[in-house]
Amino acid sequence: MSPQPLILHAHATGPNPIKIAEALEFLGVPYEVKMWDFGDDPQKGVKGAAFLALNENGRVPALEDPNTGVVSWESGACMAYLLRVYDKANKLGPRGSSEQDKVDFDKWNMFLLTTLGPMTGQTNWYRHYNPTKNDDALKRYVEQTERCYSVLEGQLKKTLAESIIPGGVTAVDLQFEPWFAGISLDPYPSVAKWLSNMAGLPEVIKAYKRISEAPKP
Ligand SMILES: N[C@@H](CCC(=O)N[C@@H](CS)C(=O)NCC(=O)O)C(=O)O
Repeated sequence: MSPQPLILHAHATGPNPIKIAEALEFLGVPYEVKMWDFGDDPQKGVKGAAFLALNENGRVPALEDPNTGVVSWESGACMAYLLRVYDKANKLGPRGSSEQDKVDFDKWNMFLLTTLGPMTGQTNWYRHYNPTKNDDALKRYVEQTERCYSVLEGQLKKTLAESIIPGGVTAVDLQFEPWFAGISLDPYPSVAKWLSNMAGLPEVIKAYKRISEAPKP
């Protein structure tokens, strides 16, 4: 019996919900997208009562699974849940069963979730949104972001830009994929090549379409 659709809570912008839509597409798991506004509208906002009842951190993605009753949030936790529950064939997990294979998968995931993602987020904040100009903070975060891109470039050079860990696309690639919008990749040719391959994958195309076509909040 096919599972009931999962509910992916998302916003039209931002890199985090789309990763989960991509994973659901790769795994062929049915899902519906529920869009939220940023802000504290009680019914429509990620900082409003209705959403906070699902995720007290007030951020998307959150993922509800009516088949199990499980609610997850934080894209890393949503992804890990999908892999444990819906990826029995290991389409998106570590590429081998050795301890090194598992650590390689974890370390690149962690690098995105704890370092490249947050550093990029801070760069964007100090570049576009901080009400007071703060050149020191911007310089610090730009340097850290560029350092992360260089680390990724080195890894993708080793895999000939096929995937971040050798052996094909995994959840690691899905975690990284949405983070490079609007950034010049001239200094990072392997990242550019990998990203262009990712953008052509039918599952990735479908995930972006699902998010962009979801009814507004
Ligand atoms: N560490 C979180 C970050 C989630 C996050 O920051 N989501 C953004 C959208 S991509 C958000 O909900 N922002 C709402 C806000 O800042 O109020 C994850 O990986 O899921």
